[in-house]
Amino acid sequence: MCLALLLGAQAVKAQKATVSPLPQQIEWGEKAFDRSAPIQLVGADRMDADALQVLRESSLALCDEATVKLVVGKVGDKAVAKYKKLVPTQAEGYYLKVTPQEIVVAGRDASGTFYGVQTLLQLFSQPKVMQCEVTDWPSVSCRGVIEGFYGNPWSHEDRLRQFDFYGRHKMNVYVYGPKDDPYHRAHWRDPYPEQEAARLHELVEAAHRNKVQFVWAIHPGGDIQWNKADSMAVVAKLEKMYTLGIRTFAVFFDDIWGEGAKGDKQAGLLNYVTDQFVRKHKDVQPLIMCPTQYNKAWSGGDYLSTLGTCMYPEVRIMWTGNSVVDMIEHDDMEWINTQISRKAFIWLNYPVNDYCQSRMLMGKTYGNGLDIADMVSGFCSNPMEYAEASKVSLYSIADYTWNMPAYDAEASWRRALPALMPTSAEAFTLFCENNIDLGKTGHGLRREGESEAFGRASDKRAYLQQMFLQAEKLLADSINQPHMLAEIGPWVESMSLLARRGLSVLDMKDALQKDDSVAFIASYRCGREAELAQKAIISRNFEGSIVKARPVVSGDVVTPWVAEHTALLVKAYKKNHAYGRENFPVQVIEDGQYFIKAGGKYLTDAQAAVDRVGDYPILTADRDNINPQRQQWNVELNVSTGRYKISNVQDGRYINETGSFWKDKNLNPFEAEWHTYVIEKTADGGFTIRCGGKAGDAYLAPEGDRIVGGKKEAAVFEMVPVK
Ligand code: LOG
Repeated sequence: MCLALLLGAQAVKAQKATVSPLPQQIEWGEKAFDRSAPIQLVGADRMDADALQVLRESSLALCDEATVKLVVGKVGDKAVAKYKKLVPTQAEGYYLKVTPQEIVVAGRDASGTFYGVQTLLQLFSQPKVMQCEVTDWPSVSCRGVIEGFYGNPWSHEDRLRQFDFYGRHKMNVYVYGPKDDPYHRAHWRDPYPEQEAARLHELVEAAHRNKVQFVWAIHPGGDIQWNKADSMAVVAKLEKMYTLGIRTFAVFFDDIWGEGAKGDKQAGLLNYVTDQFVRKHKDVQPLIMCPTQYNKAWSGGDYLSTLGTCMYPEVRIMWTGNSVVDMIEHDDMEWINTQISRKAFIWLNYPVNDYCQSRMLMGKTYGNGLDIADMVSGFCSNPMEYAEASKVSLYSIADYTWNMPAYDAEASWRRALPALMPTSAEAFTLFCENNIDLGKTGHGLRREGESEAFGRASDKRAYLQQMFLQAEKLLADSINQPHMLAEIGPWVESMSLLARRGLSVLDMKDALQKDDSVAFIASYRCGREAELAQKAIISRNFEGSIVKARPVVSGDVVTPWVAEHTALLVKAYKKNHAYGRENFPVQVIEDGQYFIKAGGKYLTDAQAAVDRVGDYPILTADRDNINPQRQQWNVELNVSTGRYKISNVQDGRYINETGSFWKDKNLNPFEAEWHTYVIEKTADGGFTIRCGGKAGDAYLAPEGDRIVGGKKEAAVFEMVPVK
């Protein structure tokens, strides 16, 4: 009895549809009817045309006469008059109720109605439609996307699919500003050629059908002259764009220097455009502008306050946060809003990857404050040039901006993956888990959680086998998911090859343990082949492509693990085995012990026993026959940097980037990033030693009786193997 009740309860629960973005309020009841139930639409004649079209194109069994009525309308319509009080007062809000007899969708306005219908369609995604009552409205008034990256702009089809997605996910703004559209930036004065203009017009209509405001941005700051002619040129261009149906406009001044970057002039132009263009049309929204100082790290002087005081208060000002790439928090908003005397319009530089093109940013969207809804005039995400792949993050941006207090980054991400790739959810999840972090970049943002399961796995082989298998499954799913696979395909292929390399590492390890050199070399060659195949993959490798990326998968976990373990195993193998060595890449200098000579003198660890500040090896003319090891140096390839470590055979001290030993044995342990060198061979068989990594790229060179770092000119050393 108890069990049956429990099962019953679970069965009911399982029918609850996922509504995304999460509604502000939702109450569930029992089953209302099957989703195939015939439904009679009431109020169609007065209903919002876009909502009606969405309904008509849906799988709902609409018919002229049925027991279940669907009543749709917005406040003021007769059809929904009796629900008026239940409709939330916020713009774009809606009230939705499902009972066995009737479905009501009552919007505050046209967008509200449209969003109510979108929620309804999500309820119909389950075989059994549940009774429920939804009261819903957005946290942020302008929610969406700014196509604002460098690189290949999205295609027409990409954008059409995006608008559809925004409509379904209740995002209402799209800002058009791809850096590499010449008519946006480089040739901003020129009108679009007729055909391109026609396509833009088509886009604008598609956006509007989805209740998405299409904002067109101009980027004139690179070469603008602060004169009447150029002010008029801006207005003239916007007038042209107006004829394509665009009703909201933006002016960008990001990433420029010199004359164009002057705050007072920019403010003057924005006011001029407001007077001469915006206010002359009854249906044009206030302007949006992207300042030159668009993040706190780049702010200074009175630039921002000048914009704040001189520019009409209705002009919205964009802001990326404390730095170019940053997540936004409460205190940050307080700071910028005070500077500009208005609520900043957030331009979130995530998941954009134009500055880390080898990585796909498929992780969860986390780090933005849940308490900033009232402090922003808008919140837009700048995505990747990979439109479909960006939807993983955009799904969450929609969630976050619609219902900010309830946002749960992890949960939202977990909902996004199967929603986007229903036919290969498991494989796609594994793919995303391995494509999260950006690696080191100038912007400093890192994303946690990459390849966590690999790190945790005690059975690496099982994990790598899964990785291989799921990659192959994903590739095969291009039949169902052609658009996603067209974008992530190169990364998926790379993941498959990475898994093969990982498996080869494990095979090499087994072979080494068994002393089976034939198997070792065979496995090594397998891995090497996969590595070369990986290196040959180029994304967007077509004629005219602006960015041809070389995919890196799990660039901070699995990829370095494979590289390091391969190198370590090769090193260990070389110690005891001769067979097949010719398969390994030729090292500039083989690992071993060497005399290092300059000008005929021997580099000597003369103070070998003393550990004093400023200790350094010196160059001596004579061989040390009493302590020969003081003149012998271990030169070995460091597997994590691919550069060489040089340390003394006598006492193990390493030579640092200044040509000396550690300052303090305990304070200065060996760090591969600092203390490894690029060794290169000269034409006459000598060697040069150059710093690498964090120590920069200066050379080591003799000076008096010692060697010093920081030299521009390469000095030539002899490296004589110790017999
Ligand atoms: C650009 C943007 C680019 C992004 C990330 C702004 C306002 N401008 O550093 O076009 O996609 O950073 O590389 C930017 O963010 N400049």
